[in-house]
Amino acid sequence: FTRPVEIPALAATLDTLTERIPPMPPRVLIIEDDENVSRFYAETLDASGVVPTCLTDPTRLAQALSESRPDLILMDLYLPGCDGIELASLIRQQDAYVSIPIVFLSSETAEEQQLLALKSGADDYLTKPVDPTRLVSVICSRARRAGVLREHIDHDSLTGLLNHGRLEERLELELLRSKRLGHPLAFAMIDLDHFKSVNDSHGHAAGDQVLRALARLLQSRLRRTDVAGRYGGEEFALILTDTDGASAQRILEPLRKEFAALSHLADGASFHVSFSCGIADFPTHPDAPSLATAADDALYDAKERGRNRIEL
Ligand code: GH3
Ligand code: MG
Ligand code: MG
Ligand code: MG
Ligand code: MG
Repeated sequence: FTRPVEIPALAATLDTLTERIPPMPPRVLIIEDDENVSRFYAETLDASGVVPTCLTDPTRLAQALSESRPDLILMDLYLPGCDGIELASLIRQQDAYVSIPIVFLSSETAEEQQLLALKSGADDYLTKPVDPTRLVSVICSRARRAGVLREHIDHDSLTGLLNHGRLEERLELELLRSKRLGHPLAFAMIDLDHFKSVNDSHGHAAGDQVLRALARLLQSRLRRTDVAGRYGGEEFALILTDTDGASAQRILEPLRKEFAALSHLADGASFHVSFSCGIADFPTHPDAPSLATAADDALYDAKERGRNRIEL
């Protein structure tokens, strides 16, 4: 006998997650060697607000995936010089594409082939001719669900901030952008002060509330172009684009004060928590590892100099 799933709780989780999901339209990569067929599906999808990209030559798949960054792949079973089933399992073997929905669209009606296609890692199999309404509905619901799962994977469940891995990816991406544009970039590491004793005095749940409060504060005060992530336990990291170290320090100083002034409540008692912060910038530090090391060194200085302060 198992407990029934708590639907209201699940619905609430999904609601908060879907708020962060980028709004439709989904981007779809159509892999189909027949240009007329491909154009027909592209037009059908386009008319329903889906953004299609067509790929007729499967040897250019890697390039097409990285350029069009699709939310879903719609593909033919029989392609020139390559088997759609092999192609699907090849896509599935790439870490970056484990969660992308793959939908086959083929005139092949043999049950055996269809099952093989699904076994290769595809999510659905539609037979031609397909009803356009059904095609669009399958694509939209699959792409949206994959988006929700992606959000789950990319974000820390306690704070909703980007997790460590995704934050590092963003740092690499923003560094490339900064180099290209010749703009500075600031990287900040934040670590809560004496957090172990917060847990010890007020309980782990109260500690979690503090972590959430800091995440909320960071998200509400930073610009949309800035990125906040949970680096690890009680450590956070920030990427401030188009900002040098000194400016980042000026920007974060009021946040430090505001956070330290926040009253947290546990069992009727109120308490305060502060954070220390270390900042490093590009181009002073030219790559992600040296930025992280320099920010960590500055954070160490901030702790040494008494905590509840920001060092560059
Ligand atoms: P310092 O000022 O030097 O940073 O001291 P500190 O106590 O914050 O540092 P320390 O590294 O000794 O302790 C970190 C604490 O953070 C210990 C750990 O239990 C707590 N912590 C890490 N992750 C979480 C979490 O998700 N929830 C809660 N409540 N506590 C956490
Ligand atoms: Mg074909
Ligand atoms: Mg720490
Ligand atoms: Mg700490
Ligand atoms: Mg220094």
